[in-house]
Amino acid sequence: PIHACLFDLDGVLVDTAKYHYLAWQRLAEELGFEFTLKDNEKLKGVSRAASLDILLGIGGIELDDQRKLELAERKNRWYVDSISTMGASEILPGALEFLQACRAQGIKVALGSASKNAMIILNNTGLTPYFDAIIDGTHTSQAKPNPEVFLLGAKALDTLPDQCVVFEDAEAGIEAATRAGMRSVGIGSAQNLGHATIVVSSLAEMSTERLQQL
Ligand code: UVW
Repeated sequence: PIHACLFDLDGVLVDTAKYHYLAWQRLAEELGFEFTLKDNEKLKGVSRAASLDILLGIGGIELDDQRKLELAERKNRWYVDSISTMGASEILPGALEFLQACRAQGIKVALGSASKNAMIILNNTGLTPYFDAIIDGTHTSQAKPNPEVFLLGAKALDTLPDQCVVFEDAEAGIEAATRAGMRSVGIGSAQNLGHATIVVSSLAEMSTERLQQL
């Protein structure tokens, strides 16, 4: 049986991609090039520093590490400003209900996110009390598809990888789950999440019955 669910945050429980996009777009504009919504897709699930490298690549700009750090911090201040007004209405469809169902069935719940801002988002949306363990970008040194974040989550929950299911909207996250020895549910389209155990369009399609059939 499944004893634990590990959730990615951005794109699975809440939609923060639009806030990241606005902040990266503003930075690109200051640097003198265009950053499109399609470009933003390449940043999903990617750490802040790696996202900046992708963005600078799009603009054809090379900078030293000190300057990159300054730009990443500037982008993050805009981003943190915009997520500071987030509320429970921005929880994605079915997420709250599925978290509640897991807890009611005694299934443990952990976060496995690359974001260093995860606590702000969980607190503002009221999701913090649903988690038995929170692993975010402040605890990890290896980005997905490295399995570190999910292995730390399983350990924090005192659960074996083959008793865990990962919920992810990004291909690199599904790969991280597979490398961790865990089953996975892709949230989105089977086109890019084909390696997941199953793919659903949102957590509204999940139930604890379906979880135990994985
Ligand atoms: C990510 O978006 C993954 O990271 P942060 O919120 O730390 O910028």
